[in-house]
Amino acid sequence: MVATINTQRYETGDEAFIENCRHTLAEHGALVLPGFFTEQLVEAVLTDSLPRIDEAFFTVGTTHNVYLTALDPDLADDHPFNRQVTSTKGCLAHDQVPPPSPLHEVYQSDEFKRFLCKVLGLKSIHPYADNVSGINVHFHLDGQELGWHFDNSSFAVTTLMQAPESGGRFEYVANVRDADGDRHCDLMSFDDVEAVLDGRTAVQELTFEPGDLVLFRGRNSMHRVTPSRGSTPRVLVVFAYNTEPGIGLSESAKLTFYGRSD
Ligand SMILES: O=C(O)CCC(=O)C(=O)O
Ligand SMILES: [Fe+2]
Repeated sequence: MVATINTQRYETGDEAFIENCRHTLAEHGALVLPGFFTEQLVEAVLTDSLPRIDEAFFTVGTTHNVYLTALDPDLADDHPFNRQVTSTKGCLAHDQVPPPSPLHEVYQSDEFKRFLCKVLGLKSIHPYADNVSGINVHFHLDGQELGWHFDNSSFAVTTLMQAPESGGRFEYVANVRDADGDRHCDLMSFDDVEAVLDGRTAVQELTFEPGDLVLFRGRNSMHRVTPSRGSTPRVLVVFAYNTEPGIGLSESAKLTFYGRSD
């Protein structure tokens, strides 16, 4: 069996360490733990997933607005609410990740869930009650990118498995909006969104390497992944959890995100 979390480097039950992580995430909206997962895990995931790249569901050249919503026909096409960006990626869904994969062990692990809960300040988190959402493996081939957006979920848990030769960088602008209404900044922040889209705002880069654990609060921080370059695909694992048990995607949402309804 493959070792998953690098326990020589990280004690996920250590209260002082957890407190540090909480603090970093609260202050920066992002936390990167270098080498959190073992090299063996990274190797096993690449061995499993790269030959399946042809089975991935590729959304090619999909355009969307920054808020990931339908457009407002009452606003102009070049209004920040309606401006379109392009996203392209391939995705292996949960049930396309073979059961012996160490990713399933991590995703189900009480230790990992407990650690995430404490760092994220949540009472509990639960695996998705459907066959597609829990563990996803994303591929970006040469030229593929994720356009600027805000996430719908309040937190994301990811780990890079393979970096492309160049590009594929995670750029963000923190706290552009306040979707939860607990700070004094307007919900849509059209002027700030426009400035980012126009390249008038300085962006930050979140740097991470294969095996690093990344927690990111993307609901209020605008972010994107720049186009990958070269023949080595960017490979990234996303672990998705719910704060309530028993939640799964509808058939129509499955169709949109995974290209199938079953
Ligand atoms: O690929 C990444 O590093 C981030 C992905 C992302 O932002 C998303 O899936 O919403
Ligand atoms: Fe995102």
